[in-house]
Amino acid sequence: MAHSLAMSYSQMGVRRSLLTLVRVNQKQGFDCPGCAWPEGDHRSPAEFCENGAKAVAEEATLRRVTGEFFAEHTVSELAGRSDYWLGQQGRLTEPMYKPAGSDHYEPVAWDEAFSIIARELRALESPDEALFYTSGRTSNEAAFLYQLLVRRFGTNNLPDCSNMCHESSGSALTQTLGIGKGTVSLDDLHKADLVFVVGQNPGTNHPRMLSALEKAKRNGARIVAVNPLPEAGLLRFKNPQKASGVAGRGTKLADRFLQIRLNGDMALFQALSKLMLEAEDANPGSVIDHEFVETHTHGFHDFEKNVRELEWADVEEATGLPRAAVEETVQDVLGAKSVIVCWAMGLTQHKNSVATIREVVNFLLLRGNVGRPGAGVCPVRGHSNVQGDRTMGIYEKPSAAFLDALRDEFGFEPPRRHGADAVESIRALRDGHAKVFVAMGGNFVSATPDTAVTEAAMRRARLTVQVSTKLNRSHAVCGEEALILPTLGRTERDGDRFVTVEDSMGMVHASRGRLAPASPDLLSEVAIVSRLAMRLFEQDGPSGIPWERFEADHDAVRDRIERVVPGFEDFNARVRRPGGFALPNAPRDERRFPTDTGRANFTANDLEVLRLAPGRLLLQTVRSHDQYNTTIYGMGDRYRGVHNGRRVVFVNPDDLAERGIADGELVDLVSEWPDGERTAEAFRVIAYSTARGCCAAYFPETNVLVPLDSTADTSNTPTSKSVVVRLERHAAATG
Ligand SMILES: Nc1nc2c(c(=O)[nH]1)N[C@H]1C(S)=C(S)[C@@H](COP(=O)(O)OP(=O)(O)OC[C@H]3O[C@@H](n4cnc5c(=O)[nH]c(N)nc54)[C@H](O)[C@@H]3O)O[C@H]1N2
Ligand SMILES: Nc1nc2c(c(=O)[nH]1)N[C@H]1C(S)=C(S)[C@@H](COP(=O)(O)OP(=O)(O)OC[C@H]3O[C@@H](n4cnc5c(=O)[nH]c(N)nc54)[C@H](O)[C@@H]3O)O[C@H]1N2
Ligand SMILES: [Mo]
Repeated sequence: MAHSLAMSYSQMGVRRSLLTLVRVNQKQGFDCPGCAWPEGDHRSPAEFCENGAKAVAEEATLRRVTGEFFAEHTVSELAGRSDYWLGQQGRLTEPMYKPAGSDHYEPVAWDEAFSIIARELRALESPDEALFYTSGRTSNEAAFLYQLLVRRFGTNNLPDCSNMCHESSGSALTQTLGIGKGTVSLDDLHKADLVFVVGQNPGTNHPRMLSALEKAKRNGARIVAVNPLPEAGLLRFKNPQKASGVAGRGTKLADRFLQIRLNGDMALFQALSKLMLEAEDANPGSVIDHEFVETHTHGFHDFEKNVRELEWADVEEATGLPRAAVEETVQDVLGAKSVIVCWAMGLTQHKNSVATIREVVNFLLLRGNVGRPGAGVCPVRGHSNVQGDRTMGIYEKPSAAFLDALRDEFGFEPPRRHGADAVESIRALRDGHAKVFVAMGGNFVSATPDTAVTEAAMRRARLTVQVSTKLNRSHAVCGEEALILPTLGRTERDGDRFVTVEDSMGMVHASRGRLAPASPDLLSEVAIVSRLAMRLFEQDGPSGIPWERFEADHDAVRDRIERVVPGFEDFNARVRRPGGFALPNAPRDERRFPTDTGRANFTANDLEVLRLAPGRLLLQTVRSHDQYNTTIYGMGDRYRGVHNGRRVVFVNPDDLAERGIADGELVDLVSEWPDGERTAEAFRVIAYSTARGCCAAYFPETNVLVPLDSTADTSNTPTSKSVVVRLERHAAATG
């Protein structure tokens, strides 16, 4: 907490800092833009986590980017700046326009900005030549109107940050459980006997989750951490909300730490299932929940046959874990009545991610650990409203049912052809198939893989439009013509209106900003979408869609959401109740699985052990404690003991010794892919406890190494957690 306050003082000034942190944290008032972890029932106004406070301070900064700033700095100069420097410049204050051929943004009136976008969109040969990205902070109301505008315009090109994040979870869970979301509530977590935390660093990325884990532990739960890195916050926990927590040594959180090799999780979960089947053989009727398997599932025999054939040599090679460690973990499982598996990017950003998550589901289904208290799947989402955006229809592959509902409500025929996801969008720009790129938040250029390819692709666009709160690289690496549309953040007042969001556990609640807007010229995201729609569709004559009303009255938007999206009955009334309401969740609420078989699906997945050529390492790209995705707060990573500098690579000491490289040396990271090599230069080596054969370095500096075509099967998510690299001694700079 001392650290987060220091940061907010420098960004905001003392008085405003304290006021903000206390005011925005009032229960029933505000959804923290930090992460998607749910708010507990007993949150006091003084409670906030360090990284939530940083996210708030970043947005509530007193620094401003004005028209004069853009007069002083050319676009090419800004493209040479770091993400950190760009973010430090402060909040965007007025709409800016870069005409074709110019190297400067200049102020533009809102009205003129909307005319430029409408002109370029109407000039396209097909609506599919436009791409409409969304990052996950966008409110339900803005997201719903945005997808309405996009589909009314005529395309499903709605890529979003999910494509790079939990898409693998959505794909696997929809197929196996019939819902693309988690099946547990906060209360379930408190009640679980055993919680797996796999491929996740909650101490940094979901700090409030640690309080829930601590509570589960107090109630008797065991916690198993599965990670190549011994993440400090997860292994030991110091409650940031208690004075003793900050000062004391903290409590031990994880009871068991499986230091797995990158990409070894599929083998691990298959092995756990195999051992459970064998325990059942030895003691029939004691392990498998036969009643559940028979009444509620499909595909058991294929799954069973597949995991029984699993070879231990493959498991040991893939996981790097001794067989005994896996056997001991099965004892934890057999001793637990209810089990929850939580995960994040460590599971979702690999080639075999969807299959891996299907194996997590198999493992839970065996003992009926889905759809009863204290048990289930818990994919922990990233951006604060990324789950809500998807619920609102931000999806390039919408269901027919959703499109039918949209048609019936708004009286137009939405396009049925599926659209482009994030990776396909980059290809479309690269190949000249897409010409206009609009982003509702985010920093597409820095967040996506293969930086050189992506930047060249973006520069081919005829027009790029960024709706943003802060300056970032996507404003500097832009199309021929470019617009920056500054918008209100979550912390800011929008008249007396509020917006709504959905957290990682499907709770919908209201969020109302309390601070004065960063500039009088900002528009809300809802207003930006509504005004653009009015301009874009004005020549079509009356459409019956009351865009003007939507801007003024968010209740009117919520009434429409209620009629289009299942689960939002009585939306306006229910969201005004303290704590909001839970969306229906068939597996959780009724043990019903709306899949293609009408049951929970076991699956059989082939294990392919990732074997590297001699000398190669598997690189994962991770977040430091001092960043929010592409927003860099500072140069440290306290929990991993790094204090100044982000160009570092964490490597196992034995792997370093084998290569004759010493701790502290400078290396280049060279990634290898069939289409060629990619290099990220000058990383300082840190000898670190990570699994053998693996290394880690920060995103987005290393995105240049992730090949565009290296994506997960089915979900098409870039493989940000398994990039094959070699280390080369950095040639000392000359001259
Ligand atoms: N402060 C802060 N909070 C954030 C964010 C932020 O940048 N800063 N980002 C938000 C977003 S959008 C997201 S998606 C989440 C991300 O939350 P996380 O998923 O926790 O983020 P990462 O830093 O990508 O960490 C991945 C973790 O998985 C482990 N891991 C990597 N590969 C493997 C593997 O193959 N197997 C296993 N078992 N483990 C593996 C890594 O060692 C690391 O601990 O956080 C959200 N919250
Ligand atoms: N190599 C590698 N790449 C990754 C990942 C990884 O682990 N490794 N993680 C991936 C993941 S999980 C994700 S989610 C993506 C993140 O991708 P994005 O969501 O595109 O990126 P962010 O850095 O979160 O976006 C930050 C920008 O959002 C804008 N912003 C902030 N708040 C608001 C708001 O309220 N409204 C609007 N309109 N704009 C706002 C600000 O201008 C800020 O500069 O990155 C992915 N990329
Ligand atoms: Mo994310």
